[in-house]
Amino acid sequence: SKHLSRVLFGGIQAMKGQVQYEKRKTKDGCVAILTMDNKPVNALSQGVRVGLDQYFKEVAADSEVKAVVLTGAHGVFCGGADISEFATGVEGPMLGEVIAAMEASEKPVVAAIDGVALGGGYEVALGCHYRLASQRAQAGLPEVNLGILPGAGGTQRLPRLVGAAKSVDVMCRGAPLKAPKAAEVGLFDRVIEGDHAALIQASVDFALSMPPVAERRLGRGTADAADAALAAKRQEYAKLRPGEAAPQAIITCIEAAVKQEFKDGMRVEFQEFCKLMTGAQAQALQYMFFAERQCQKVPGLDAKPRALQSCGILGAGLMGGGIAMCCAENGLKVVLLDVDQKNLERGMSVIKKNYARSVERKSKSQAQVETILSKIHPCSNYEALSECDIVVEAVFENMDLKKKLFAQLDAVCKPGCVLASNTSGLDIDQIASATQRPEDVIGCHFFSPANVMKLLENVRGPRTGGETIATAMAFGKKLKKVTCLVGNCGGFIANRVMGVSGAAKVLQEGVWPQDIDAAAEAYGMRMGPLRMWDLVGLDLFGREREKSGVLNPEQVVFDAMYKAQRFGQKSGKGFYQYDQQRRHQRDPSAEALIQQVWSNTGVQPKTMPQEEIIENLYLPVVNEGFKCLEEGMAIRASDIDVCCVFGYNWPRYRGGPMKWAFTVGLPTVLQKVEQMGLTPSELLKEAVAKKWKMNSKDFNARILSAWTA
Ligand code: T1G
Repeated sequence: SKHLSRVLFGGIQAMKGQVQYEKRKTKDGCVAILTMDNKPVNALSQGVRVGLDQYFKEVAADSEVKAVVLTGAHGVFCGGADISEFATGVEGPMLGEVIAAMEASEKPVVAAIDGVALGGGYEVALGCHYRLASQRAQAGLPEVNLGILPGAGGTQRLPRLVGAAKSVDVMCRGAPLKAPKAAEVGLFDRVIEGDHAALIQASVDFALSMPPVAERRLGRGTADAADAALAAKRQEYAKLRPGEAAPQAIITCIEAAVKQEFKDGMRVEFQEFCKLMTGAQAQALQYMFFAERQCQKVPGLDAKPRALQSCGILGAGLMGGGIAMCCAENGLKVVLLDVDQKNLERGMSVIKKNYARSVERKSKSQAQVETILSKIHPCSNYEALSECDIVVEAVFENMDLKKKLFAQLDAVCKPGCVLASNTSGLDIDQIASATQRPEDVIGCHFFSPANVMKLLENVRGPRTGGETIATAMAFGKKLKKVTCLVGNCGGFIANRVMGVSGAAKVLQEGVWPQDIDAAAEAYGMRMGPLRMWDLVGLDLFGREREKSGVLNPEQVVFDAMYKAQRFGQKSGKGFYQYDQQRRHQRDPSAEALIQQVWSNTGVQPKTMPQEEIIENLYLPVVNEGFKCLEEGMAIRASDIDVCCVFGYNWPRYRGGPMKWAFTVGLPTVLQKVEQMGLTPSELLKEAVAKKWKMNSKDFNARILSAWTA
């Protein structure tokens, strides 16, 4: 009651309000149970750090207390340092100091980990002398995904706990380990069955029976280097995470853990952490962390989502099959409909082959695959859709066909069923006009392969209802997609902005495809734009352009490729030639063809600095992004970045085209856009005139007013 009264009545005690304190008396002695309590993920805000710091001092001075158990509230141990504090600067006590004090405790400290222990959260656990975990627990050091590294001793303590070799992958992949694997690697000492109370009781009993803490302290000696092969790991991560600075810095810290005393290693960690923290990559990655959470929120949407138990997929082609897999993997009952029996059988066999590969690669067990497949029901009659909560149409990109099918869906599907089209850019409202329920019609635009790519663009038509939007957003969340609500314009957001990249223009100016792609891939794109065209297929738009008879001077090379039947990977040759494994290499016949087109149009081959190539490729994308915002086709500038990162693999550590534009500086962007002969966006001009920053209130208000217009 003493503590409670002090916590209730404020002062330094109130700061302890983010750490609960319980003194538990047992027959073997008294244990202090500290619970981090900072909704939603017990992030290590200043309040938590002060609470821990104060209580560890209090416990050390309290002769009645024999040991400490540290845990977290809300089903989480701790989600790490409070990322939102990074922008405003972190005040003391510093996390590293708090952890060092815990580790120095003469009284045993046991971490009782229930739920996730991530980043600084797991570093806190490393400062404890033992780590007991529930079966629900996960441990990880995901700082690399934020462009930084574990900066509170994790790069020094983890190698001293599990060895340098295992530490590299834990920190450079940044993926959390579930309890069994975490225990196997050594991140947990024991996994305790039962609920949270059982874990706490087991931890209390264990804490009172622990051997002396001295040999359990990790902040001493050096790390075991057996099998570390750190030089090879540097190369491995330079390939796995090309262009990213953090993985290389992490390996530098692990090298220090192997070769140097703890305090010297901590100095290396601090230096490397500060270098990363002040760099552009960390800023962009932390921006993207919040952006991919923000995009899932629709301002002013108070409608509740309808129930989502079953999903109908119309069309068993590549997209339909991928969407079916995604739905079944996330617990939905799936009705996969195709009126063409051969298509349906082919679609099902592709799905089964995909899962057979997953079992071979051990990414899924046979049992998991059987459970997933049991949820997919192939059929050929529309009646089978009558009980679905949502139906996603994924047939050929033809408006007449889609309108015909939506009229049939309208007749068969139950009232309130969401009728979604996976169209990649056709007018949602025109599709809706084929039904009696336009308020139930929305676009659900997946990216291929739908069971792999994270982005889902939900496309609202002017008549799409609130409940339909809420249900489609809940659908995306259920499928673990990064879900963005976007406006009903041609190409929506990702395809629209990336579709105006200046690749054709740069090519027509006499720059070789391999130079264009090399610049884009050096910038961090997974695949350069012309390799991308070879993947998508040069016949995709070649046929349309040929039919239209419209000659676009910037497309003459593309037209020549199409005429020469060089469609890209599908025909074994396009801008490059491809082997059986679809590996690309330069193709003299392609280059001769390009050379011919250039000389016919009076163009001389030329080289262009990579920075200039990037500006020519992607400043048109930025300008189009501003046009989307001024037309009310996106809710926020960061949504456009999310669409490019998760739909087109724009490098996360660059933050996306809009973030990049503000980093370059809008006046420069505007000037170069005009120099390129493009029509600058009115919003871009206004932002330059009013000197708006990316998070300017007025800028965001201007965008929101366009969205709600
Ligand atoms: N700091 C601040 N806010 C956080 C946060 C964090 N670490 N983690 C989550 N949030 C917010 C998030 O923005 C969202 O807010 C809400 O919590 C729910 O998150 C010194 C320096 C923990 C697995 O990288 O991986 O420690 O949108 O939607 O799906 O070495 O959040 O509701 O307003 O993601 O249940 C390292 C990041 C930090 C973990 C929960 N830690 N977080 O997933 O919920 S750096 C991380 C996550 C560090 C040290 C270094 C996930 C989660 P809002 P959510 P979720």
